[in-house]
Amino acid sequence: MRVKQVVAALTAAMSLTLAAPAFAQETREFSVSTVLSDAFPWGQAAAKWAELVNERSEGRLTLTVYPNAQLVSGDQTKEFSAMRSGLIDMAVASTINWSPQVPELNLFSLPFLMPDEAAIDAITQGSAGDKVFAAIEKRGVMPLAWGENGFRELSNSRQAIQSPEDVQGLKIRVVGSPLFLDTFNTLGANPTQMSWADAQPALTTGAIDGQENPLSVFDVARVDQVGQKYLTLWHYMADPLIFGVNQKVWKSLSAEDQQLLRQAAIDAGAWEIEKSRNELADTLVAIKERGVAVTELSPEQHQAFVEATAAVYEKWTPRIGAELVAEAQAAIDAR
Ligand code: X2X
Repeated sequence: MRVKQVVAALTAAMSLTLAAPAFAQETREFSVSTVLSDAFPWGQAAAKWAELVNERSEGRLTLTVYPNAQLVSGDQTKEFSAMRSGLIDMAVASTINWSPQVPELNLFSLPFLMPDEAAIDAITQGSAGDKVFAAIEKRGVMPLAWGENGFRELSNSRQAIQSPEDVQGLKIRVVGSPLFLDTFNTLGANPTQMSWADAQPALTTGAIDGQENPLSVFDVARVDQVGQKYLTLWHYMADPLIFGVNQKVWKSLSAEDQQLLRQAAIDAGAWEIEKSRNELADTLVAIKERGVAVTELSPEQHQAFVEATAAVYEKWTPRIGAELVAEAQAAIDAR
């Protein structure tokens, strides 16, 4: 009698366990690669994604963020390949760092294509953005949503830059695609490619004179404290962030979990874009208060940079895809 009761109780407990979805669905953990930590808007975007996914899956899905490109030993331009091969499950990545493998992403690096934030949105939220996502997917990574690193401004340790002539001869650190070498060579600078991990010591020792990064990066990384005393707001390009997932991981997920992951990425991206744009004005004040000489260009001075880099625009348009560039330009004109 007793034994029978125990068996019955156990059977009931087991069927309960099997019937409860929280037990039936497995818990999974995924790696998320970023270049910058959660001290920066970029890392905060990844943290927000992880938080939303954890909350909405009631703890079933865990995203563990690995900042500083540590999953590729700091070599940020290898991130896309590592994702494609499955070494990395997910990433919140800059278009710049993936552009060596996805040429279409050079669109955002075309000098002076996007004059303002509305122009970025016109691309990412429209048909040109859909084409860019299709290009990423075709190369083996599932893109889910956009975020923002920001407009990249030019700093250096030597002099205020107001004209293309002022850039001549400066040793400028650049990252990513050869497009950046073309841009800075065209301006008569001496560009050198290196990772963000290598850039910071190179700035400290004076091995390089300058760099370009969004205001948030300049501020949080205290780039002025390694001698970068001059900052020119030239807005020559902005790098969006892309939330992406390895294809195999993506296909292994149920349709519900795919939707959960995508919506969480969209929400985290929108949250981060708004937050980083809202912080820009205060960030600029903080940078000025630390004694950085900030140069704002007059429309004529700005135009001189546009004209000086026009050849880069022409050279890279066919590599990116003339149709895609035209579609982006039309979206910007109609914004
Ligand atoms: O390396 C950079 O400059 C950074 C952090 O902005 C990127 O990863 C593109």
